[in-house]
Amino acid sequence: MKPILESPIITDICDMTANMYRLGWDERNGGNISWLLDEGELADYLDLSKTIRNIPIDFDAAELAGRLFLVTGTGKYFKNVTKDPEGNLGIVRVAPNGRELELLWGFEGNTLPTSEFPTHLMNHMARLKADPEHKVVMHCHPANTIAMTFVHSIDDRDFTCTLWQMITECIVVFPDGVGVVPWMVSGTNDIGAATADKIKDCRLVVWAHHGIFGTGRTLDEAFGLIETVEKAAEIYMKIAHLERKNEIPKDQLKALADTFHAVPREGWLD
Ligand code: 2HA
Ligand code: ZN
Repeated sequence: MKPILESPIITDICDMTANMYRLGWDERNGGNISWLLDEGELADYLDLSKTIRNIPIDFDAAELAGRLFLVTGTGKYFKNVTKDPEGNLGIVRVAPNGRELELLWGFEGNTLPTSEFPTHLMNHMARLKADPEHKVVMHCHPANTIAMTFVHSIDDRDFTCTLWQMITECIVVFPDGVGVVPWMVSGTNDIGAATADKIKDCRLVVWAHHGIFGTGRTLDEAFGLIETVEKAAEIYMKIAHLERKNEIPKDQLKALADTFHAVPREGWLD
């Protein structure tokens, strides 16, 4: 077996969590990531027949039975992942009954997966139906995106159209738009279901007054989506209280999308 700490899976997640911490998106234990892995990616690094312990989950994830995930630990700080991957990360497999996770690596010191793992698993189920190549769910607390949910309509279409008008590239990067879940208690199956219901149609969901979920086929895709929303929200927060003298005409957004072969959410530009 090759040392797992040298695998691209672990080095990439260490780089990503450190970068997100430095961007100020993951204060204290804020944020969490889960990454659907292929057995083939892990086979050289881990004996997949050895379960360290079983971890119960309190909803039915049978749809994902046998699937492997790298996931960040509950209460853990993104800033500390690189110096202690085994204590802050775990690799788990969803058990055949869909009610337990089999821990295959990490989560040393009896650590558990992120408190938002129900939302993560529900998001994975929803995105896999939309895109069989989907792999990553990423959650964090970027300040401008959160700020915008206090002062702007949180209707999905209104919120998205404002973001699209903030930076020319937005409609090209996320033509599928952004869903917004009104404030709810986090860490619950209910917020997981509400999030999955929106994320089935778009790769990004904002939690009002809390943070954002980005998804994608790679860590970079999920990160890049969040990064672009946060930049657009930053511009919105800089100009929201100022007199606006110019803007990207809404009717030109369609032309922009056409030029870059992006298909905006049906009816949202009408
Ligand atoms: O993992 O971000 O939403 C800590 C959180 C909870
Ligand atoms: Zn959070």
